[in-house]
Amino acid sequence: MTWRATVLTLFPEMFPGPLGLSLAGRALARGDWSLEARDIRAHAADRHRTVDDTPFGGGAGMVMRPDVVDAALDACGDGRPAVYLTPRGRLLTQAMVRRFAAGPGVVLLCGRYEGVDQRVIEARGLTEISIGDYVLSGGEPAALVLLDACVRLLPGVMGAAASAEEESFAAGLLEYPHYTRPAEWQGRRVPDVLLSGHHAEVAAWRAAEAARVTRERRPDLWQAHLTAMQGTAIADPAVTP
Ligand code: 9D3
Repeated sequence: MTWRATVLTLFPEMFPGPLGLSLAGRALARGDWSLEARDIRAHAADRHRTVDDTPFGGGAGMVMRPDVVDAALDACGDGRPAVYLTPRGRLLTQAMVRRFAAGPGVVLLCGRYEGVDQRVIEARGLTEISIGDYVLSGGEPAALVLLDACVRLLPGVMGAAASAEEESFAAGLLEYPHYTRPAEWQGRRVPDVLLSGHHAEVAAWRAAEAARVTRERRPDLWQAHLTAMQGTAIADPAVTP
């Protein structure tokens, strides 16, 4: 059964965009997943194809009309979870991605202007998701991000590599740094331990580097990792602050 993505947007030309290339694009061509971008404007009721209006209570910008968005959602109605990409949403996590990828697919509503009328969000039980604390010009890039993260987890899309990487991210640390030939480049040498052939020392060096970079850049992940390791045999006093 094909994993189905439907995107509701005022800019259907933005899709598949980057998802038509590389790994996701090959999986799309194989039929491992399907992508349908639908124009919300097709569901406008008036001659001028109006999709937005001024906010009640005043203020800047425009708001997407609930009746138009509702009709657009009706036109793809089925059991798939319906997600509204919005800066007001819960932050997208790998755990959420895993759940979406394990289901039948998703319906993604991309906002434009100031957003969508709150009543249609509530009436349709939309799950509100943000991809991070920075301002985009619309939900479309966020929809591309969410789909990219899901598609690489679909069976057969990446194979064993994806699951391995998945597990290492789930372990909660950033990755150690990578090196390849030449062993010296512009006066910079690859760390000797990586050329040593001592597999245990390589593994220990990589673990220490992963710990260091996580502690420096992502104290939030580092704290979570320490808590998860509390009282386990994996706890390593050498990397504890
Ligand atoms: C003036 C207040 N703005 C909120 C920060 C209004 C606003 C800005 C940008 C309303 C919508 C948008 C467009 N952004 C998205 O639709 C969006 C988004 C984002 O901007 N950041 C992170 N995740 C997402 S998901 C959808």
